[in-house]
Amino acid sequence: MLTRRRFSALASASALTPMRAASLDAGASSKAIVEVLDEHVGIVRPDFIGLSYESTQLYDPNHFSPDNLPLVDAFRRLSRHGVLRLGGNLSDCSVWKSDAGDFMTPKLRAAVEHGRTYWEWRLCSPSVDARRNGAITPSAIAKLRAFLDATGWRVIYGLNFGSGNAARAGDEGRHAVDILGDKLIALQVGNEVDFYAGNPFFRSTSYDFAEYYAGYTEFAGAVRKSRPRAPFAGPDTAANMEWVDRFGRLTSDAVLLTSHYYAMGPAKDPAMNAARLLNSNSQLERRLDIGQRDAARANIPFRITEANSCYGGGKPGVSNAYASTLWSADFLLQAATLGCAGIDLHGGGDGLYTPIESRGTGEVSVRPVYYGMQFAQLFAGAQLQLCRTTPTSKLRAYAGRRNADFFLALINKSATAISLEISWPEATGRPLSRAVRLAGTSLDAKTNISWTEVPAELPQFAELPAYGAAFLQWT
Ligand code: BDP
Repeated sequence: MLTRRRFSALASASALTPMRAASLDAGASSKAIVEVLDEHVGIVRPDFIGLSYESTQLYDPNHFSPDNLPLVDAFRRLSRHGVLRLGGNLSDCSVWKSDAGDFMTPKLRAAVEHGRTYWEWRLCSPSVDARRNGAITPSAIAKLRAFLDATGWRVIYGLNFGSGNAARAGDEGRHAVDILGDKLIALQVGNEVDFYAGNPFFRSTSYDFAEYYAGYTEFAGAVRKSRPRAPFAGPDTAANMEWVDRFGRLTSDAVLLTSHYYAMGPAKDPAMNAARLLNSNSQLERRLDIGQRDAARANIPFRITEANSCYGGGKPGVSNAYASTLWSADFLLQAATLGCAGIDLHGGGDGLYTPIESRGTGEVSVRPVYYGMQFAQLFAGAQLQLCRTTPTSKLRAYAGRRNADFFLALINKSATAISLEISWPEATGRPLSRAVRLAGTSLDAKTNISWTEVPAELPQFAELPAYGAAFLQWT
């Protein structure tokens, strides 16, 4: 596995003997050598790519429904084996209603009332946002199950731990287990539990990991009382890797370790802009180093169950623009290289950073960040190989192999074109079988992101345009 130390050491190495695979363009303003080494790093699991939504999206059972054909299509075009994670801030203020009742308590009622003021309703389709007063029901979970069957996706289902209680968790979890069957990867207990302390609707200021873990055990026990094999994941923290570490040490039966990652934020800070986004995966290596170590110790994978470009709802002109295409393509492949098992990009409704915009039943459109996800998804199932780029400019390169196919992704995060030399004799000795160019008219462009399958001729890729990306496949 590639550790942070190893990654940095290679990034600063400079002695190279590249094979010239493409001629240099004299007019180009910068040059780079990409060397693929015979060293395995992470793999891109078939279910690496995922989407995260607020749980309250289930208030409208017609959204995650097999009859919502445009949404089914948008999911399928992204992946045939993706992961849908349900959670978010609204999950901790959500209502559940079954034949057993709605488990209402004064605490839940107060949180639900307060939750109506949250901005995150924008991340739900208008059918939910306009009312803000529904409930998750067994029939919504049944529609969700049929949606998952139609798309080939599976789900990570978050329970309301912020303001719900164990009796409700037992009833809701039991329904989720029974209805979702093998489509259920895991139940989670709460969203960003490391932020509960001092939230007057959730917990006291002294709330700590020990209390969280006791509550997690109580919720999991409430479900397992009737469904002993119910799968659980956690701790789904916002950023606290110490809690991930402690959870990993204590759990004997969780199927997944989880945490979140936002590249920058808060959105209202003027310093959050496209330039920063394209530079800002700095925390990722540190977090994944820890996540990987913990996952290896617990012998379960580590997944980033909620992520996006800028917390606080996203940055206009960045999170919903071409800058986010380049960011997501690079972020996803870098995380896979560093051993992450998968990433669920958060969104929904008409939120700024949402990959898929849902304006209402029948109206769905894909946003710039979606193209970066599709780009990374080209590597699904691939074993990644170590790539060294010199100089270590803003050119990012990722190489992978799946059966007889060799893949190379090149992402130019700089304002100048880069002329390339590719040193990967094992691949470049074969015929190029597919080539894709990803481009936008400007970093803040919200439309006209172009994804072009181009004739597969290597000389065309001698130069990578400013802010351009390319995918090459040799077979
Ligand atoms: C996370 C929450 C999610 C928010 C997101 C944000 O889980 O509901 O929408 O932050 O700040 O903390 O954009």
